[in-house]
Amino acid sequence: MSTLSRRKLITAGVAAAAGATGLAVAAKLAGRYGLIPPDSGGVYGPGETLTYAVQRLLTRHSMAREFSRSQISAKPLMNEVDPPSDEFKRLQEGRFADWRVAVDGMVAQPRSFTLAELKSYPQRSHITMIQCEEGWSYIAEWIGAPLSHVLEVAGALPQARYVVYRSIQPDWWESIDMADALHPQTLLAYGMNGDEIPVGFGGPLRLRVTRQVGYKSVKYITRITVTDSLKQFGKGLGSASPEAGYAWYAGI
Ligand SMILES: Nc1nc2c(c(=O)[nH]1)N[C@H]1C(S)=C(S)[C@@H](COP(=O)(O)O)O[C@H]1N2
Ligand SMILES: [Mo]
Repeated sequence: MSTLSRRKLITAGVAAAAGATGLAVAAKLAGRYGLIPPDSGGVYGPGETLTYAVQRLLTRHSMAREFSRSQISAKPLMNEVDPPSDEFKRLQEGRFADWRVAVDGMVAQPRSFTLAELKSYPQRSHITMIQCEEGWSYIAEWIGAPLSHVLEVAGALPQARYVVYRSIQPDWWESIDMADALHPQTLLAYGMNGDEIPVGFGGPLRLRVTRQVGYKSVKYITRITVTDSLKQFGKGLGSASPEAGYAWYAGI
């Protein structure tokens, strides 16, 4: 069975198991706490709302599990990525000195950051597990600047509700709510296992989101947009994932 249809079955199963009454209660609760995910419309919508709301109510402030150095995977699984564009190759030849990540949208000071600037900010690292929705996983150390710090430098406004992040690969863009954006483990990561992030693993810059599945940890980050609504991005479902049949909120 394809990943897509398996995922849809699982989601449909959750919705069926909760039953119509349970879903109505969950939807009401979700509404009260502002926990309606952007992909809540459509056939699988109620299931998505339920998953997101339940996880948010139960795990709002929790940390993803951190591992010890000895548990770092010797052979981390590198997912296949599309071949790099000419622009990427040019930046790579310059050892990424010209790499920029723009921060715009609902911020007091829209601006861009070089890798050197990001590296000058307080550094945080964690040894955590990346889990692909296809079932495999690995443990690695990630080193970077907390996204919360970068948002503070840019002056994210109090109306902010989501952070949209884009890759140099146009098909890869995601968004997270402010709970995840400000979460202490959410890093603009430039290091992996004590070194630069290898290109295959998302170097020079990857957004590492620890409490959601692998596809939310987008590689080659070039732009971060702070917003109070996801409607105007793509098809309005929050990110590329729901446009392809995957959940916007994919908590683990
Ligand atoms: N830009 C970009 N980000 C990406 C991907 C990709 O192909 N391109 N793959 C995603 C998926 S589906 C997963 S599971 C993880 C895989 O991370 P890994 O290669 O470090 O195992 O990266 C995610 N981020
Ligand atoms: Mo994945």
